[in-house]
Amino acid sequence: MDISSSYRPGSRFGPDTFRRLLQSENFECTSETQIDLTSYFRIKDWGNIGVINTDIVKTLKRISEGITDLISLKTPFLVIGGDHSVSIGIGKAFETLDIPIHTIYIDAHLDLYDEINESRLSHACSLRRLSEMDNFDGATVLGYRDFLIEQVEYAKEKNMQLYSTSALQNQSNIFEFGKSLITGLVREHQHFHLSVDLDVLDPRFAPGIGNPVSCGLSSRELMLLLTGIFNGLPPDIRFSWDIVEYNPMFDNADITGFFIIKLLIESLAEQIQFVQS
Ligand SMILES: [Mn+2]
Repeated sequence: MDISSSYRPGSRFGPDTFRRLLQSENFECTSETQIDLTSYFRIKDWGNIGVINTDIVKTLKRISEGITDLISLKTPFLVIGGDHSVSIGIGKAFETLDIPIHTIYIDAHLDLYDEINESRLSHACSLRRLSEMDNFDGATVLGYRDFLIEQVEYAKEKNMQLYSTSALQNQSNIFEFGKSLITGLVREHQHFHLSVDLDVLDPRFAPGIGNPVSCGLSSRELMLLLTGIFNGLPPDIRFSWDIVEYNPMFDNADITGFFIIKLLIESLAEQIQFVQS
């Protein structure tokens, strides 16, 4: 869905375009670390949630109900958006089930507006809504560079840990940064939801997104950050994941779509490494 997109819609076409790329035979499922994922993983496509592209309230309810079913399977899952408000529906599902969630929020924006364009369910309000849920167990925000000062203050009041884009780019080793970050977090939290807004990338690496913000991460920097996080995430820790704001309408030559596939292959391979090491 892309009902709440504030600038340019089109992410409603993300999931089906992503499926087309998955079937493109343009890649192997082998990671750079030489893990053949096909020997380890079976991935099931649970299909699209039937969104109503004129009604965000009903759509979030449907997302929440669909995700509640997925959570009961107790297996890691990935949601492909859609604009970032889908994360509100996912958070709601965990709240309904009384499962505390620490959110790792990777985004060029803080998404902490209380309200924008007379909507409290805009994609620019996603982290704000998550932070108000009963099951909110803190958030770690990575890669922001477009924000209001008052949003930074709100985040600090809520004890969120904030790392700007430049804070990440100044790390001498982004992989090790991600790994030590999650190693610290798993000591204090039990359940994680990783929310990746692709606009954290520089627009030249991800033209196919809704709200481009210049001077972002390179695709390799984001890949290193996530592989570091997955490398340090024990397999018995419960986690779920969304990748949002993928907008094929603006994606030159499927650059952004194929990045998602690369990101998944390298990230999932790190979970295997963890089991083997
Ligand atoms: Mn964003």
